[in-house]
Amino acid sequence: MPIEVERKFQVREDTVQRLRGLGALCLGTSHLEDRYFDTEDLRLTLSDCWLRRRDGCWQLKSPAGAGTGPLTQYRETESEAEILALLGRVLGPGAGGHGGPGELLGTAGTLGAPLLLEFAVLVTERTAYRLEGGLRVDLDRADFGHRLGEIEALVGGEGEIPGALDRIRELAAKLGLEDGEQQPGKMHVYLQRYRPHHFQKLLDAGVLRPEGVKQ
Ligand code: V4E
Repeated sequence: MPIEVERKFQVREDTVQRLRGLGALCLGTSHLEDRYFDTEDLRLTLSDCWLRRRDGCWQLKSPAGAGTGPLTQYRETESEAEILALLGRVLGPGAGGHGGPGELLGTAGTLGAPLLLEFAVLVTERTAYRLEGGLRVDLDRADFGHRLGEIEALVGGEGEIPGALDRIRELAAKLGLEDGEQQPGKMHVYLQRYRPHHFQKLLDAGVLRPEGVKQ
């Protein structure tokens, strides 16, 4: 399962100019629709697991180590077999007294008593850039108004994380970002604004931090 190492940042007036100066290749602008799901008692997000359907495709992000400051690291998969295995581990094999995680994805978004309930829909306009060293920069604007940038590296295993962190720090410096500078993610702002009860539970559990970064 690949690991996404990421640093979020506040987009500045000169960010695009700096990216061009570094030889970044613009991959274009697209729109993403993310529908996020959890159990009624929020067991997935309270375990820092983020299940979504992005433009019709299931994706799951789960923690891959602690991450520090504005840097995070999550395993991500689009394989339904891997998603079901992980849901089984987090929710238990007989989750909800039904037929196990295999039924879970099938119940998401259906009427009746689904085990997985949709808790957020985020639509993002994204302009993506590719840089040398396998780095990618996304400049996002969410439909509810939040703007942010993300520097990302996708690595094959935990041994590659330190190198990815170094490359991200180097690029951050070239983009003029301060070490301690932080920008909350789209989900952070969405939950704070539209689902304050859910947001508070994640703060209480230490999954989200008030200032929007991992400590
Ligand atoms: C992992 C996570 C969430 C899932 C969304 O991940 P993110 O990379 O923020 O969104 P997006 O749309 O840019 O996805 P991409 O296209 O890069 O795959 S929502 C919250 N988290 C956890 C989390 C956390 N606990 N702390 C911080 C600083 N960020 C994320």
